[in-house]
Amino acid sequence: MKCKFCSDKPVIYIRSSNLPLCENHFLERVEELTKRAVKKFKMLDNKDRILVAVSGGKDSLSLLYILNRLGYYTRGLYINLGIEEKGYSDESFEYVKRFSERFHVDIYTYDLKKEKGKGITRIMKQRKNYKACSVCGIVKRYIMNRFALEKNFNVLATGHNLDDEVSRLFGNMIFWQEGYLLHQNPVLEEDRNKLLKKVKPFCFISEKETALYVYLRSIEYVRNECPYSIDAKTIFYKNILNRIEENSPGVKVRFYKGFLDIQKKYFKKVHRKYTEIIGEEKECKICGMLTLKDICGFCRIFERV
Ligand code: Q46
Ligand code: ZN
Ligand code: ZN
Repeated sequence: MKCKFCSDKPVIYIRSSNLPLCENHFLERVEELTKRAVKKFKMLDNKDRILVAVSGGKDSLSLLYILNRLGYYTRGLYINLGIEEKGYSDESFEYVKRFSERFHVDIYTYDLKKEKGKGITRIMKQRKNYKACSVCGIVKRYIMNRFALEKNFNVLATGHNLDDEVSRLFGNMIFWQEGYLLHQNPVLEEDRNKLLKKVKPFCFISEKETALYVYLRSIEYVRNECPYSIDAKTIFYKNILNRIEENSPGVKVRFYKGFLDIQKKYFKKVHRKYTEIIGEEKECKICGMLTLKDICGFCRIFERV
């Protein structure tokens, strides 16, 4: 078999598009799909100051790499969450440092233990009824947003890929999480100078493709999974969706694009309804960031623990 576009040997066969691709054409495709998503959803322009949230994993590091390569003003932010089990946070940080040195990309670090006195592991020991990923999600979203605002960035980019987006959509749909469904989009616009614009330029790129991309670019990344991810429902959903994809190649991307089309069709109505469902956000009484309650999730975690 030959690459669809040249006579080189393929490194991947993309079944959904009947596309055997050589190394160069595959790398080009990933960068092209990133550009296409950026353009289609008006995610970024050349004047933007973009902060990319990096975890040390393959998706976020390859996103930072590609956005830099495409010429955008980008910096990384690594949040050391203080996940001590199996030395997970420390190990992830090593890969982030290596990436920064090797590719000469500036990456900021925020250390949760140093800044707030405790990390995820300690919070979880003290609060057995909390779910680690819920706490972690609140903490990450809050710090990314606040840090970016303070450093004058105007866009936050995350490495969520097609599989992340589709599994989230699937989870939200089977439980009809209306509020979450109306809010799920590869671009969330800026809100009242308090919530930055958030974008997901890898929303059409599968996990398998980002894995091959980092391999071919020799980008080293943390391979161990977060010790708390074993409980994550998303892994279970991803496995189910992969089995469906095996039988019907291309179903994941069609499912996701179909959802976005419907959402767009009803966006105005949906947006109003969304506010009606969850209410209007107001300023947190402690930190002043936007929240539905009097005190935001982040302040509640660190107030009560
Ligand atoms: S880091 Fe945090 Fe993830 Fe670990 S605790 Fe859950 S959310 S699994 S991407
Ligand atoms: Zn080729
Ligand atoms: Zn607050």
